[in-house]
Amino acid sequence: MDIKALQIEARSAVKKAQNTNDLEEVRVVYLGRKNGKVITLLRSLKDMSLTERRQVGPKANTLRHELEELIKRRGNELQEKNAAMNVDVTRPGDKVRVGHLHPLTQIEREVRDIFTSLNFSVLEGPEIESDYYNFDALNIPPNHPARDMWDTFWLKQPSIKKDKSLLRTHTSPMQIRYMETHKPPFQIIVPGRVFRYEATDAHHEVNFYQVEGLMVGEHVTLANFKYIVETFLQQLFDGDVQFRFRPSYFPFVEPGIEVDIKLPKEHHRQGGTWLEVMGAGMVHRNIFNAVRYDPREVQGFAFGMGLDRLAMIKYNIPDIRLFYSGDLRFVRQF
Ligand code: FA5
Repeated sequence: MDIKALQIEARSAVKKAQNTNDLEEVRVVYLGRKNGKVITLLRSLKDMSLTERRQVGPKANTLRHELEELIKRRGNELQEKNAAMNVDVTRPGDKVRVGHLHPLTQIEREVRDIFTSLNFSVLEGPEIESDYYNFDALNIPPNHPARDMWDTFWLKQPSIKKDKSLLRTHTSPMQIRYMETHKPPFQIIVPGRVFRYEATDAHHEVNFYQVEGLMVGEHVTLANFKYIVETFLQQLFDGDVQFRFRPSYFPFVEPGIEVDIKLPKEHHRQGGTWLEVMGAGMVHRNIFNAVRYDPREVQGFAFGMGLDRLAMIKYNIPDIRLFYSGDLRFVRQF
């Protein structure tokens, strides 16, 4: 057999070996001391003529070294493959990293739970609202100075549509939407995202969350409001809360009030000072008129609180912008 043919045959045999046993067989066939084809060839050199030996000798030697090298490399390859397939089923698995809820989601769920336990229903509403629901129906007609209280993102409008669209500035439009389609008595909360065209700072974002509350019935009074809100805030802040109810103005309530709380200094960054947590009041008769309720037959209270602000107080967070920064070092602390 000429050397070239032997080389081709041996190379392909090495390549084909699928495990270390195959490879050992190949080694014996070509490099085995007894009858290995290459070794036999090398042994036969001594019987050749000098010229023949000069020709065949170096080639046979090169082939031997090449095969030794190829077999070694293929051996390593097969070992690596083997290691990859060799699974130790008793080894403890790699820990899967589980994500977790954002602090705003956590507090929203807590708020939902507390109000559900007080027999409130929870619903959500559209983030894109019409001028009518966000303002007009809430007793804030165009050009009313109260519109200045809510800086607004207006949306581009197809000219055929009369009612302008905007990103809702509060969750109060859901008061109207709900009352249009339901009859009292009822009590609801509406958590959701709202938007204001404002400069941001540690306490103001352009995008934040509110929770609206509305309870309407024949005899619903501010006393009911006081009980519900105090119970809610005491549960949210684990008991130790002082309350202050101040007169205020919102066009959709009469009278309007604002609720402040004071928490113990020891547990809260913002403890020891009065903090405003919500706007509220008795639903204005014009709102009942807008939804075709008779204001002589029903009355109720409404409130709207900033969820971000509550979360900041509860978790001692100094800057509202941290909620939206996407920084995992912040989120993982909760
Ligand atoms: C309102 O939005 C009224 N709709 C609340 C209301 C509902 C009053 C029902 C009466 C009856 P106000 O603009 O004050 O009110 O916002 C309510 C709460 O949202 C504030 O107390 C504050 O906690 C939060 N808030 C207001 N602006 C921002 C802002 N830029 N960033 C974060 N939180 C804000």
